[in-house]
Amino acid sequence: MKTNTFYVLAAVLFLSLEYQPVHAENQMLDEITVRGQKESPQEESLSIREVRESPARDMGEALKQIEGISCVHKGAIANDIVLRGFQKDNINVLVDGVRLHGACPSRMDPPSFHYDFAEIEQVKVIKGPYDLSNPGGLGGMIDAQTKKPGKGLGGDVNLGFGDWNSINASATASYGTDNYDGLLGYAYKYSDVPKSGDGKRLTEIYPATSPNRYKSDSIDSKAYEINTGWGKFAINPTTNSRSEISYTYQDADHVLYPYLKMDADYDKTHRLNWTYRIQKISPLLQDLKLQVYWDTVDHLMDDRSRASSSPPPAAVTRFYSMQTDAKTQVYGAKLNVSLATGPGTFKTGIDYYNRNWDAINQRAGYFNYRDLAMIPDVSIDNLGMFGEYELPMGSQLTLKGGLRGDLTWAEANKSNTLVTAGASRNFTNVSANLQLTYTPVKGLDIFTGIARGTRTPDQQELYLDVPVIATSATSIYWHGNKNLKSTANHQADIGAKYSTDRFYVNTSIFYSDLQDYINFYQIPSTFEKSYQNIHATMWGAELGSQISLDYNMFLRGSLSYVEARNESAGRPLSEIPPLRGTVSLRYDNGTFFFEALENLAREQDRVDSGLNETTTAGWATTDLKSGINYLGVALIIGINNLFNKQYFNYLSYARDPFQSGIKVPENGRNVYLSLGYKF
Ligand SMILES: [Cu+2]
Repeated sequence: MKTNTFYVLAAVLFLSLEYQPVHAENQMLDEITVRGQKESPQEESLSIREVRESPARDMGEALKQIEGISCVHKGAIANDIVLRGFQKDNINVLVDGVRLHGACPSRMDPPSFHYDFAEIEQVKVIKGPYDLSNPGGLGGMIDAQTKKPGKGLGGDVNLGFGDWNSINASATASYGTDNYDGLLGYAYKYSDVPKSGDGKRLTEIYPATSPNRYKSDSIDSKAYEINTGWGKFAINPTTNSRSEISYTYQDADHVLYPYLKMDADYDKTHRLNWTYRIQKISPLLQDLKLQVYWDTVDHLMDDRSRASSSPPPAAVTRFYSMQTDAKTQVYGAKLNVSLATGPGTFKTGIDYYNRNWDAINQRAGYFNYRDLAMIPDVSIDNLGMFGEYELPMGSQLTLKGGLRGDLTWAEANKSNTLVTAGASRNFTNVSANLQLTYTPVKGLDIFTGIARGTRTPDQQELYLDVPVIATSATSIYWHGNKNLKSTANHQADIGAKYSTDRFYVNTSIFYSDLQDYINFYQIPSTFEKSYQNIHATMWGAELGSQISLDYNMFLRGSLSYVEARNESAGRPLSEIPPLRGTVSLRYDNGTFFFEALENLAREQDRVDSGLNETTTAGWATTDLKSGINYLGVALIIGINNLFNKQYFNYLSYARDPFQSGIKVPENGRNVYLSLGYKF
């Protein structure tokens, strides 16, 4: 991938700004209007149209279309979102504001894995620590917002088919009146193991001698099978109030993770959310929202599909040589109010959550399948409060600032070789920000912000324990660090957006100084890996643009870059995306569309030598798609990776802890067909 291509891409984006012809209204123009005029420069969104047109298997993968978002995946599904190089607990990934965490210590099931995109209307993204209404999220916030039933009878049916027998089917039905409304939905996803550009299945990557290789009867087994069902019911007691309850159950069965040493047997997820909202109560009290939620995930993984589960060695006496049974639960409550005080708006809230995480590991090679409290049933309690004031200063300036405080307690309820039951930690954190939006002329928004964001270490970072009988270069002891401190991010952002009815261009740049950043590392002169607090810095920039040209043509492009440095050790941080971008040209007359998209990624050569992370080559892939929208029916056909390129994701190395040490290639050429009907 030549850097020159990016200069050409950037030049195309800028030159196109001079060009503003006139067209009939359609959905593409509506999206340009929303992106250009209704979102501030540090916000992004993804519409369900863009998700439906892509062959994305889950929301994490669909979000890759947004500037600054990448994802890490360890199998054919379950994409973990990376926002500007921040991942895991450094970002908040929520659904309707509900905190949801995966159970797997290897992050087989990141938060976004636990909802189906048929549940979702749109996804809101805030880059940087500018959301004070939730604890944590020092790198940003992603909130997936579920569909609301409309008036009368409504519904949609979607059927997707693709290579490797992949199926993505969903149906929702809703009914609403002025007083009440309800919605029911069901989704089914299935796929065999995908093949990469060299024609081999992702399960065929291991050498014939590797204990992690798939057994011959598992190589062509299913890659995943997921059923999700959900319902929502709401009543509107008065015209200005609404009470809504929603519940989702998801059952994921037999999900393969070729990157890791084990595969998931099942994931069973329950999500329950209740909200009560009342608006315009008095001239002062504009909005009050109470929310109570609960969710839980039960995850079982083992190596039954791998050679390591077959004897010899003689120690293997069960159908697996290693297994982890992991459970997590979150419950919480939030009360948020919005007050019209003085010339501006004051928002304040109080929130609490409890997150429990328990993972039991058994290995043949570690004292004959003895139960080990890998994550020793740890509860984290968090109580927080925030206040935020938004002050309009004339027609051109808006000043917004706020403060948040959090008290956090972590306590282990079981013992392992690292801690004894009852061990606890507590943390006190303060977050704050000041944001200025300046609109010198109509259509131009300039955003500047300074912020402090914080997050506490999680259960795994504090108390993970995976001891081995004897350490060696091939037998590493992975463990937590019970003395970790909270990370504080001091960040500055500047962004500008210029938009008209026909196009927008959005550019932003940020700088982060991270005190006590939680970094995974190899402990020098030992065969141990753990977490440490380091001083790190990150900076990055994004550029995005969408333009309506003549003859119903639309041009879109994006560029993202982030550079991160471990200042304590004087080397790059691991798992940071390189320079990458997309450029697409689309014909869309409102009924028929055709789109060609080029994905570009530069070589990832800034790697963490301390973890033996190696470079990943740059690549370019081409996707084509075409579709018809007529009388509520949408038919889409697409080809991804048209030239069947064999390539690797730039976030394909470390995967630590629990890496198997093998890079898994991305999918080869694949065709998909999607049929949707909405009424
Ligand atoms: Cu797992």
